Amino acid sequence: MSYQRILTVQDISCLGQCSLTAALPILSACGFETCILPSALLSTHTGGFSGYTFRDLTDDIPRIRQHWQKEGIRFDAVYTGYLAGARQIDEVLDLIGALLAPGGMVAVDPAMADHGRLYAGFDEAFAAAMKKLCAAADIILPNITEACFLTGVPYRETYDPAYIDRILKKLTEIGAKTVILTGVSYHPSTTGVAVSEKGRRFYYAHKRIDRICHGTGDIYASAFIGAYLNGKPAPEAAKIAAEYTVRCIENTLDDPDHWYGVKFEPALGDLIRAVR
Ligand code: PXL
Repeated sequence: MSYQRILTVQDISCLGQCSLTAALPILSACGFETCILPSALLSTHTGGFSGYTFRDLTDDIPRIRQHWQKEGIRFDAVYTGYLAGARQIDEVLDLIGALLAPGGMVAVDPAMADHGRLYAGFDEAFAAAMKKLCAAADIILPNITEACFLTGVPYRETYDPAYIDRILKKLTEIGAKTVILTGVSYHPSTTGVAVSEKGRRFYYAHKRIDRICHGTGDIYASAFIGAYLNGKPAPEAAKIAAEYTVRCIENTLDDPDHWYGVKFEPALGDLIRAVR
């Protein structure tokens, strides 16, 4: 695979091992030039901390875009994660239109919800704007809660393959060619990922670790994109990213003080070997 330049747009949570502080090291480890565009600056992520700071960086985006346009910069891929608001999504769409190289790839992780609820600060209008961004993507990587907000399918804790098929069909109708649906669990002891691409379905199940972990969606999406852009087909990239995420969670299990994130760094060597 040739050396590729990726732009990832998501927040900097200064502490929290999520979004940019995970995506940048993971994509760099996978062998790519990784440029960043911070959507917001927070002291920590919003999942479990209180009193965090939040600076919305939407107004910087058009100025950064204009500078990059002047410099003739192009990106082989744009990967978006947690974004600061509906207006920012319009700026990100403009940026993709202006800076994505011909034939470039757009991946959208609609990071906005989990466990049946939107994250703090988001509402239905934001979910509708995120749906617009998903329509412009080649690949989307929602969890089940996000998929429900995107499609209008009611969220359920337990379900069967027909429910997941209905969600995958509705997600595909939004427009992305490849849908990676995470956190799909048909049995209490396993969870997994469902892939829908070109009318084909693939499901990979792995053991379920009984612990709520922050940042694993970001780690999963970053590892998936790292593997995919290294030429792995979507089902294989989905499996590599799942195995890596499980390893990261396992690394953290013996440390209850590390509740806010997972120790993804010690497993980067395994990920590099898997994607190359
Ligand atoms: O991991 C998703 C995420 C990213 N960024 C911020 C978050 C969260 C989840 O809560 O709060 C700021």
